[in-house]
Amino acid sequence: MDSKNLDSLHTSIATLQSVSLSASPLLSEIRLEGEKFVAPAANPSQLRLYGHYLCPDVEATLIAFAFKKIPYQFVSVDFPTRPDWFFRLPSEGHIPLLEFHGKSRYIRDSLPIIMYLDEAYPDSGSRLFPGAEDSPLLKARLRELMGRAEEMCGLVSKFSSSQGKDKDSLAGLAKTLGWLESALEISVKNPFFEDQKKPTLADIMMIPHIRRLMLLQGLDSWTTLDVYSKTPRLMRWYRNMLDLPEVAKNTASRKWYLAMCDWRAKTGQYTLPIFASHPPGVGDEM
Ligand SMILES: N[C@@H](CCC(=O)N[C@@H](CS)C(=O)NCC(=O)O)C(=O)O
Repeated sequence: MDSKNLDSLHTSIATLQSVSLSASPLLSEIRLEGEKFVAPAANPSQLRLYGHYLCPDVEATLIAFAFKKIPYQFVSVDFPTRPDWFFRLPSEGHIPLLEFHGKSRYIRDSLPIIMYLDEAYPDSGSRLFPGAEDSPLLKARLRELMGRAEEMCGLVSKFSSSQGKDKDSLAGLAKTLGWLESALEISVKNPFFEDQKKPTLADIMMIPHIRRLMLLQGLDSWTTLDVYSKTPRLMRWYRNMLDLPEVAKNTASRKWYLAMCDWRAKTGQYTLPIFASHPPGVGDEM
């Protein structure tokens, strides 16, 4: 996004805030006091997730909620100007954070939250992690892939904050992308990691990072990775994932992710309140 586009985006912040607040049912609990988010009223009937749409780990959690078909309430927390009420919660400012029915019980971090959803609601939506009846090998491989997703998180973050110029992250990305490409070699009958018919926790933890990497390809003055010719299986997997409504509706939108990267490059700041409340989702862009 060039600076002219970013400026016009900033000038329309006020309008977009009111549009996105009224358009998304997930944001209905947020109230704004000036520019600050304030704690929403307690919610006795649903799980509540605190997060920020542009955080990849929050994104994985939102996608998992969609696959599990579990109702929840999303509270968008501005980041890093996190409000005092949020720091008073036991996550010490970290997102994602799951709160239980106003009972002052919490789980922090995407993996334990998603594992909880999968185990607590085994019959709702699809199973995200194999059960006791499945092979230890499958479970171990999925755990390894989740570790790779964490690796990707660090690499993509360095890649984006250096505008694609950091040499170590470029080398690390080439290696990890190559590993993922080989891991997909066995997905012959089915599109997902470990030849699974439906996405598992490994696919869900991975997609936010690959999505961000893909959104950063082909930008002026950024290094573009040769993903299409070097990792064709991974690109096929990426398209299959984005074709799923559970992913497409919850993944970072191109417009907002690029605007945030541009803003960070110019100001050194991570977000504006508007970035916290932008609606996620893929429109007619891929
Ligand atoms: N491993 C955690 C990482 C979550 C994470 O890194 N969250 C970031 C925002 S994207 C955070 O809350 N950082 C705390 C801070 O910077 O103070 C997960 O998967 O949920």
